[in-house]
Amino acid sequence: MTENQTNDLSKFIALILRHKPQTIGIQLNKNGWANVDELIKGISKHKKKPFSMEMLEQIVVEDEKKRYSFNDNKTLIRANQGHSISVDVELKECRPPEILYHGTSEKFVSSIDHEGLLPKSRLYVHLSKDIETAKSVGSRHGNPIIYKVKSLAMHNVGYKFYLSTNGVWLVQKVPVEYLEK
Ligand code: HQG
Repeated sequence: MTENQTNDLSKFIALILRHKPQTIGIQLNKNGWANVDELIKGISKHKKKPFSMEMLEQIVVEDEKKRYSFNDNKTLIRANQGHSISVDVELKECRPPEILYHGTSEKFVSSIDHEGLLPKSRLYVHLSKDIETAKSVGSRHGNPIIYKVKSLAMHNVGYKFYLSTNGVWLVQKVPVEYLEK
């Protein structure tokens, strides 16, 4: 597979495993797992091109953000985070560092300054431990703006923080008083 083909397929798999499994007529279980055989058959059929276990394994291994995981015997696969559909991927609750970062676009700033960070279409607000990652996340939506989140102070008053297996910090919301630009 060329890099372009791998990227295209990886994006398509993100859509299936996080947002719209029905696109290829499959379902996720309550822990977000899809059946690997069903996924492979569904993708081949939808794309009208052969898609194999080897290709899927290559995508999982080479994904630059480690977005997907297999179960032990590779019969099931799921996205590690980023879902809009309500599944429980058994996220690990963790004590966050003092500060985490959120990258967004300047067009969302007035709304965020008013109502804080909300998950919008996803299950959680996504935060990162470094500014660079936040910058690249923010650039996806336009001119990037970085918010500092006083995560430890939030944790200390009872907000739950989760760390996904691929290193993304997740929280249900961030009220304005814990934000700084
Ligand atoms: C913004 C990528 C208005 C929020 C990345 C963001 C990430 C508000 C947008 C992951 C708001 C939602 C997630 C408010 C938040 N008013 N806008 N009150 N609160 N927003 O894509 O964080 O490549 O759902 O700032 O690496 O950009 O897909 O979230 O700009 O980890 O694996 O609403 O997606 O990962 O956008 O990105 P998104 P995100 P993948």
